[in-house]
Amino acid sequence: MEFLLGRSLKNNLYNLGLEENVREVLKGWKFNLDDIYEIESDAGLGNGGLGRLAACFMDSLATENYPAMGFSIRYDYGLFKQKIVDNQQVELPDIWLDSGDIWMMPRSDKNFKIKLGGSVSERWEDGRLKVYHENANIVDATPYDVMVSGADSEGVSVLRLWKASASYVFDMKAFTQGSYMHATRADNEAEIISKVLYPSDDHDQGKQLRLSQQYFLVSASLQSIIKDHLKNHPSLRNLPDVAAIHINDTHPALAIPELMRLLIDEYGFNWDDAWSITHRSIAYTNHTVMAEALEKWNEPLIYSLLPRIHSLIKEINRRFCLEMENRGVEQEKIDNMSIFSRNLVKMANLSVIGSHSINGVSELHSNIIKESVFHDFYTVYPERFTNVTNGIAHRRWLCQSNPKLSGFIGSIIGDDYKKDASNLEKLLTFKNDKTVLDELNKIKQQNKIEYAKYVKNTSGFILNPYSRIDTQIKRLHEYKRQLLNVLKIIKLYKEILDNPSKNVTPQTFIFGAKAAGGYYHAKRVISLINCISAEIQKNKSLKDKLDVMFVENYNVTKAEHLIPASEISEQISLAGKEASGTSNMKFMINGALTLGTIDGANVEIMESVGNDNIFIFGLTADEVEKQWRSGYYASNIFAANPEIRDIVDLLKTGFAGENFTDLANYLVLGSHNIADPFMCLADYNDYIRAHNDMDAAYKNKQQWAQMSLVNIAKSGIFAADRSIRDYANNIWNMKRLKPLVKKAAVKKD
Ligand code: NBG
Repeated sequence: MEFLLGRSLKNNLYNLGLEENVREVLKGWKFNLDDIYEIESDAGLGNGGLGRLAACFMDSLATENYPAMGFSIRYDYGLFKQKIVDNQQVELPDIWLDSGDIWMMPRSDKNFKIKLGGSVSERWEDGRLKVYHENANIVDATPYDVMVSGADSEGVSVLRLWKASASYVFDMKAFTQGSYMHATRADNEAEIISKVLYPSDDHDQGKQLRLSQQYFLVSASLQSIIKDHLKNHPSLRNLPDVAAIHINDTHPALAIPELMRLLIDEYGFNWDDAWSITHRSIAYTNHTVMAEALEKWNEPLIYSLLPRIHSLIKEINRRFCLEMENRGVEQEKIDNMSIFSRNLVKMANLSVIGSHSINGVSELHSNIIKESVFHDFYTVYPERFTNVTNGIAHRRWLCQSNPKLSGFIGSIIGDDYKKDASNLEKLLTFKNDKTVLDELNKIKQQNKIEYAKYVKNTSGFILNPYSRIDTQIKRLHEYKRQLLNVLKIIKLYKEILDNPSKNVTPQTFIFGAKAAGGYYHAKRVISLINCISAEIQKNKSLKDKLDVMFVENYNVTKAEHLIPASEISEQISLAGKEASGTSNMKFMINGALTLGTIDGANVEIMESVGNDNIFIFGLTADEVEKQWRSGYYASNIFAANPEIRDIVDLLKTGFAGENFTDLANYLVLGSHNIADPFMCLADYNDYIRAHNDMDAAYKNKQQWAQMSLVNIAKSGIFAADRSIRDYANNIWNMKRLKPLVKKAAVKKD
């Protein structure tokens, strides 16, 4: 459902090896390529990490020569544009098609029809039971293809984005008789499906339009896959041998019953054969354990919008439960695994039941899904569960966005790392080389200066490029705990106000985050950050020591500018809650050090760099579980800690004329006597300890550069190329295509 592409021009020029040539040519015309890059709108067809991961994978698939297609919706409006007005988030439409559409190729020759609503009946015909779906609204799906180039490869990934329109003949009679609204009603009803991306991640909204989008996407995509398959094969029987269909979280889970529908109703397969084909074709990645994000649909909604799909899910579930009974599984467990539960249809259970492989996105997360959310399934089908740790498109996030660092790395270890990031390990040879370490520090400083200029030009904010840049960029969510970061900032703020001559390392805390429009708490945290920032701007001597900047409308492009300039990467989610995180990997490869909890991919980062090259704090996932079960009493922590009491008092007094008593209460008292479920106060002391350790380490420039070098050197395993090889080898059973043009025959010039 989501591909958060960002911009494409730079990526395509880079991958084609044309950037320098184009730069040269443009010079003759007095154009600067970097200015031209800035004109392109971000394709924001995703919310956060999940959508960006899919975009990174498209790049790696092309680069590694795996033939692949991504499917999503051609949303007219991507993720909303965020404006900060009076320190609060306001959501505006994201008009990206003004320049984004140049990458899309409409393929109106490849339209498919999608049926929504209506009723289903079965009739015996020619000795067979046939299914009729009547009185449905028919929507046309038209593909718009985006080509995603690979680096130094012949591979091209195709991202097929479906646009919805009404499938009917315009009612000219009604129009000429003056019924304009009536004549255009079907248009509006159909077009709304591809109008806008739902702006929520890690949260399930359960709206009818969202369900229509999900079905529209899977039905069009599967029809396209089947049509392509039948061009080269006489039947669909061998589909699982030559194709793999991967569902990115549960959003496309309807692919399971929809493939069954197509096989049975359209291609005449019996149930068992259809199930075998479906099950062997589809694999599922789970991206979250947060209960509120696990999609559940009201059964009556599915029944009325997708009557045939509803009956197929019922049958899938009936057969599954029967199989479990036959295996002697206890009833309680069967109820737990059932797709239906009290009028609700659980999409995660459907996904597990219909897939031959289920994976999490980091070691820790994959273990947690086996032990908790999908534990009962795991006891029945242990062989289906696996892990694929996430990865990032390192060419975009290092080579393209940090040319100074990337060039320097190339000059000392060669450019092999661009195609095989494991070569970054060669940097370790330079761990004690003073000139290399000095150069790393110099490059970071230059990036900070450049970033400060960029910020001034784009937002007017004055950022001190000689302060330490400490960054937390990600969607705003309670479990990610931007609020814990703010508590630390308030503590530092108070210390400086109480003792203005205090000698501190100047630091700037940068936040970038969008909050889902209806997420009150998240929006309040955005206000709090902006209010503190506003307060600091009024006090020059404070600003020189401690500054806070909020990046308005944080998106892929803004991340590309900011990450190369950052020195600290805040990854402070409550342990057990962040499935992986991927910005942690982007920071690491750019030489920033992680200040983080033992959560998601932080665990693997810690294992690869060693405890000396990361700042880790907080409860472990097991400790969190234990403490939560035995009772989390935030008010006791509050009562025992005068520092926390001071911070809470300051929240109540407020910043820039606004009080944050609601957030203070949330932390300590909560609602119905349950305080902050993400336990900020429980980790507070250890967070401050880790921050102090980091502060002390930063004073030794040489040692800092060394730690930074180790992080860059060890980041190779977090390349998306490696994740894609894992998927190809362990889940999709897919081979690379051989290049058509022999490398040697291509002349450099
Ligand atoms: C997100 C997780 C992140 C993870 C990305 C990509 C959802 C539902 N999940 O931790 O919160 O890095 O997926 O796997 O958006």
